[in-house]
Amino acid sequence: MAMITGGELVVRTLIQANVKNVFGLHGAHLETIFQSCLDHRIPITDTRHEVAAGHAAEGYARSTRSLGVAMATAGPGFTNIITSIANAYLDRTPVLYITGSSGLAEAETNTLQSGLDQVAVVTPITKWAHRISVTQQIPRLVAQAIRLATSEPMGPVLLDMPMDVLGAQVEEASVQIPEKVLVDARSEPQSSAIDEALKLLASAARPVIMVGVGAYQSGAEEELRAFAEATGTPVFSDFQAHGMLPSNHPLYGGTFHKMADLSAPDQRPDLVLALGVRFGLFTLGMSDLVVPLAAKIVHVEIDPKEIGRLRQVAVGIVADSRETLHAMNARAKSQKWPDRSRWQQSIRNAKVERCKRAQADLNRTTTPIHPLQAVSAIVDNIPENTIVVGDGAEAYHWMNEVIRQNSPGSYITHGFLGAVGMGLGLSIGVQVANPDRPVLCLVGDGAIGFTIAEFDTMMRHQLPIVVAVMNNHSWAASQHFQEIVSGKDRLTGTELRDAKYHEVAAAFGCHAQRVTELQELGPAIKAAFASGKPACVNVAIDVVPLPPELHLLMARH
Ligand SMILES: Cc1ncc(C[n+]2csc(CCOP(=O)(O)OP(=O)(O)O)c2C)c(N)n1
Repeated sequence: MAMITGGELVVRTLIQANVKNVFGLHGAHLETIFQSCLDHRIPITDTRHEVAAGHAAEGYARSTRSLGVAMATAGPGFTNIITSIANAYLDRTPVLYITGSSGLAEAETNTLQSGLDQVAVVTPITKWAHRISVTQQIPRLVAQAIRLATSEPMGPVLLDMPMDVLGAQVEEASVQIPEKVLVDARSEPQSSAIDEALKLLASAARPVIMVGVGAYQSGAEEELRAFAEATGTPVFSDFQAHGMLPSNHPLYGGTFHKMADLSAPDQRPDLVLALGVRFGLFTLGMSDLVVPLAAKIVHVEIDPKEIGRLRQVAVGIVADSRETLHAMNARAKSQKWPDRSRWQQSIRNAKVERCKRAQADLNRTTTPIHPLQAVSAIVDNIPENTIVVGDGAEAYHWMNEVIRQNSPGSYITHGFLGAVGMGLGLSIGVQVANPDRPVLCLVGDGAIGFTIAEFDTMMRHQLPIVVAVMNNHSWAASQHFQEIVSGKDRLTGTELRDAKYHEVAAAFGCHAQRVTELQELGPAIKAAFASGKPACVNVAIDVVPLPPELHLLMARH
């Protein structure tokens, strides 16, 4: 009679759900899972802080549009990973968090790393959180958790696994591992709603398509391109949907904030087809700078809560974005669409004007390096097909000015939580998921401090991520906010020192370089990628300039 542990049941079920990698940091409570991963050759990317393991699982999930798995031990391991859970919740990232906890038999005994109801703590920030109490039920509940995480609207789930439930031995024959764990739960739109939406689009003078997380997660890029081209409609994207239409496509207008450049009365969109978009921070909330109040909105969203949340809609469609575009394409082909060339040209003109406005900054010859010069030099020197992870605050807002990706899932940056410090962790997951693609992580000098020891994880797991630090000796977004709100003479708690972050990376064995002159930066980025090792390029930049997007955001305070 073969006996197997609860940990073995966890791992066998993960395998049935096509899980190929997990992220975590060991604790005795999780030992049986670690041992079974070893037996089944499921690699564990073990990090130096649980939050990095959580962010790595998010990066894995976001870049592959599939499940990420992170493990954290009982008590402090669990509390350390909470920021990642919250981030995944607000970004709709499908991650299974597995936490250890003290044995059920030890309940209320003040034992090690116990005393917290871990399920209760995360219930408001997960799609589902559950403590497993019967070993034989592990496969059923792990499968259920994975189905919930990966069904739209996607999101994190947490399974809390007491040490005695995981360690218990059960008869192998008494437990069934589900053969098929993942399901296809896409919902199709009603045909009458498609008619209504297409009618509005046909009669609009200046329509735009906005694509967000739902469009990306549904894998709608081909249908999007076909629809945009067939109807001549320009496309703007959320960060998560960046690259769904290649940046150099003539119909691509930029990320949502760029819509604020369409400010002249004859340039304002009059119809918005919003696909999987969550209105809010990235559409500038209630303001009409991005989405004009007068514009009619057709909102396709998988979560009915999002429809009408900030803006009344002309048509609301609760459905999967790809299925909806598929249905629209089927009809759009046979329809005659108005000539939109003038409208398309005015969007291209707005892009050109934005570039012109940036030219003086780009031409600057003095040091310290202007942050726009820095991100331009970085983007110009990364290898083709690089996935870019953006952290910090102003750092990634500058990156937004110059990033141009041609495939989806290639620009991974902040969502609604705005969790500064998630970059190194995210990059680890992105690189594990995409071993054949270069990965660049752009961070602020504040952001890098949160998990700087992850250079060690990159070295141990041979993850050749290039980390570029935008070093302005400052929590710059905070400092600029303080200057605007409280006054330039009222700075407190927002300045940093010029630290040698590259030397910290070098101490872990990474390739490292400090850059103070613009002409050194491109070669330094190239050398970092050529080293084939994890690398840190510490770039001295000017703290003074404020990214154009932040002008918009801060002007609202
Ligand atoms: C975890 C966390 N702590 C604090 C903040 C508040 N915050 C927003 S922007 C910012 C400054 C970020 O500084 P840095 O990483 O150096 O990037 P920079 O703005 O200089 O590019 C801070 C502290 C946050 N969003 N997240």
